Amino acid sequence: MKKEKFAVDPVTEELRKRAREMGIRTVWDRYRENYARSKDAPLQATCMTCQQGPCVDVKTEGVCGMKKDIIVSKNLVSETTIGTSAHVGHGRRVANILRGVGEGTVTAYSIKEPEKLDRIYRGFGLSGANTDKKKAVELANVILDDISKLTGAPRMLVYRALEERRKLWEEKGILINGGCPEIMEAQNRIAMGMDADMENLLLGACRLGLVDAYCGMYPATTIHDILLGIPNVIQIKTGLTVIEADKINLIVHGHIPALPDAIVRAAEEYNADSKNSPKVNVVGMCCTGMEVLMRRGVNYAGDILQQELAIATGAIELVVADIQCTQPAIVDAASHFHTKVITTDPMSKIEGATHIEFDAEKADQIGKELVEMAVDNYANRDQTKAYIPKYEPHDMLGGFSTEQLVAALGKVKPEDPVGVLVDQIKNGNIRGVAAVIGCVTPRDEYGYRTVELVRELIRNNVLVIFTGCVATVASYHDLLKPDPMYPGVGENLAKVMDVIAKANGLEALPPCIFMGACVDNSRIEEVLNAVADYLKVRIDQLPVVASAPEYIAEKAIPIGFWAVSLGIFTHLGDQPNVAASDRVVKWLTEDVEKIFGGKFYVEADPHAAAGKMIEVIEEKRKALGI
Ligand code: NFS
Repeated sequence: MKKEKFAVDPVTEELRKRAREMGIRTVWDRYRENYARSKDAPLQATCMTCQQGPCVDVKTEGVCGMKKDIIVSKNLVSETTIGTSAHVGHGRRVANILRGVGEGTVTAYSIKEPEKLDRIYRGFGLSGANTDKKKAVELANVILDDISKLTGAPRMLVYRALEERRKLWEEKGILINGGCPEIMEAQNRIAMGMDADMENLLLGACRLGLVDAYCGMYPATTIHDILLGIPNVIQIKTGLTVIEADKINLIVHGHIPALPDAIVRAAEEYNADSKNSPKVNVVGMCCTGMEVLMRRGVNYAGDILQQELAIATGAIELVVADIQCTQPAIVDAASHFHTKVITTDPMSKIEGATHIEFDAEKADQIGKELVEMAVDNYANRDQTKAYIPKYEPHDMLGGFSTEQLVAALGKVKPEDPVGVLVDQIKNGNIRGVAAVIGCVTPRDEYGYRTVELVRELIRNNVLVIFTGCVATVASYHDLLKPDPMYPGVGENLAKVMDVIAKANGLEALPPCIFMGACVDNSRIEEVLNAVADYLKVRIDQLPVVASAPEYIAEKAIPIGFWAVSLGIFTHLGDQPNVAASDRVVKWLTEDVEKIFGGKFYVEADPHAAAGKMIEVIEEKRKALGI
């Protein structure tokens, strides 16, 4: 059968062309240039940290005698530490906001979900606080303590991870202490003359995976939910054409939804005044975009690869970026137009951007200022340079928090919501679950790997759960659009989805389930824990796989180590920079399975990857006797 050519999102294509014509460099241009220069780089073992070196492309050992395998492992730990730090930094920032809300110094946010606050509060073994505010302070203090404490496992880990996993991690010596000491020790162990044991180093990377999850992602999701609301199903539009030519366009970009929430409120207020015209159109980008999509129904403009393209429309008044995944090149793109780029975090400034530091105590005021700034800047727009391709944006149904998912299943069987999912997995209508997560890459045609992989999975009745930028590109191919015909979805899976949709008064569910930003990978563990617990089996026994088909950010590495430590077969579209060591590759793709039950699997071709993932799912089903 001849394979059909992959149809790339035409809006992205059109704006790439326009960017080229205008001399605006995009991620694809820079990728081509840099990759051409360093084609062999991924194969090299290079150590640049001491002054005996740099030891470039080490064949056997560096000047200090460090073997190639150790250099490669050490570099991987370094990369994992960076990714972990990003998520722990995120957790820390929002924990401080939660504490401020509890103490009354932060008034721009309130406790939107007192029940969730109480559930987590009691889950942590806390008691005695008689008001929500006091609970908020105590909970924030415990989370901050989890991040900083020198000894003892984080309370979030004890609360969230299944006991079987916690015991295994303890037995294998990777049960963690507080987040920051772990990050410090990870840096310590890769200093010159320190850890020179490959397995010990790689187990160190697994530790960082746990730090990322329980001191980064879980705190972030939990606190976002408590302060900004637990997501419920919500209909939004996605794609660069949510940018509107006749509106004042403001992009919220980054990862922390706190300031964006204040911006959205300020924009709503501005728009409510009938005297104000044109109206402000707030649109989202990267994970911040996903956060405001999930909770506020804000339309989603684009992912990591599309940030220059959004600006290339010439119709963006303001880009407000908080932390992570902001390509500094957006400042260059903005210089072609009137667009202003605002950075808001002291650890994430960009030369050429305007820095307006976020202060939670002044969130409302800053939100208003930024909206005013966008309104004022609209006068500077040259309409002859504004260009938005003539395509409708895509429909997407999002908002599947764990709570929403359980509630939706509960509409089918109120007394046993998890049982609904488990029964359908057992009877084979759902063959298994694939968590498809992470970024999009400029390596292939835009979205090719994700879309082809997911199409094959759902065709084979594998339920796909999304978080992160991969969902964007999936939405451009209508993989998140509810359609009662369930195009491309396996017959049995479609039937199950239809029953759930109907029970919830929805016309249809989307072919895949979107659970949120990358920090919301925590929600995926919640679902897996519930299923494993229900079946009284370990996570590594479940017919479950994970995939980051297009990962690019360092943050994906600790997430991968966490997934593997949970016991999950984890596919990566690209291998991290470890190819120079066969031993390291073997440990990651084979040996680690004997320790935790999960392992990495690397495959760029989406069809081959889907085939392998389905094979693993079927093997696990067989082993479970279902
Ligand atoms: Ni995830 Fe969010 Fe996107 Fe990748 Fe970046 S936005 S945390 S890292 S690029 S999915």
